[in-house]
Amino acid sequence: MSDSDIRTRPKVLPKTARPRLHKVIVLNDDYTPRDFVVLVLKGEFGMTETQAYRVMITAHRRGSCVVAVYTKDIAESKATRATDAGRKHGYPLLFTTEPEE
Ligand code: TYC
Repeated sequence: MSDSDIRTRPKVLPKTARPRLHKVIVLNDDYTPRDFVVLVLKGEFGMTETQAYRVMITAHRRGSCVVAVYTKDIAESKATRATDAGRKHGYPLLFTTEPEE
């Protein structure tokens, strides 16, 4: 049996760190119509009407609401696409991202 034999290796497995998740957050504003916010939440984040309405009304009342969590790249591209959808229609609707604790 040589040193490189599988049975002589130390039985220590490397720890694989799970990627940190990032929150997508929608911010309230005074101009974007409520229905449009609901439409974007359904279209970009796969929410039902009820889920999207709840997120929209929470952002409307409290100033912001967490929409979903994803890996960094996905969170950033979804936030960009959702923000761009508003901009395309002349609305200031803004989606941001931040790392989860
Ligand atoms: N406050 C907006 C209005 O009264 C609606 C709105 C809700 C806009 C949530 C953005 O993230 C938002 N028309």
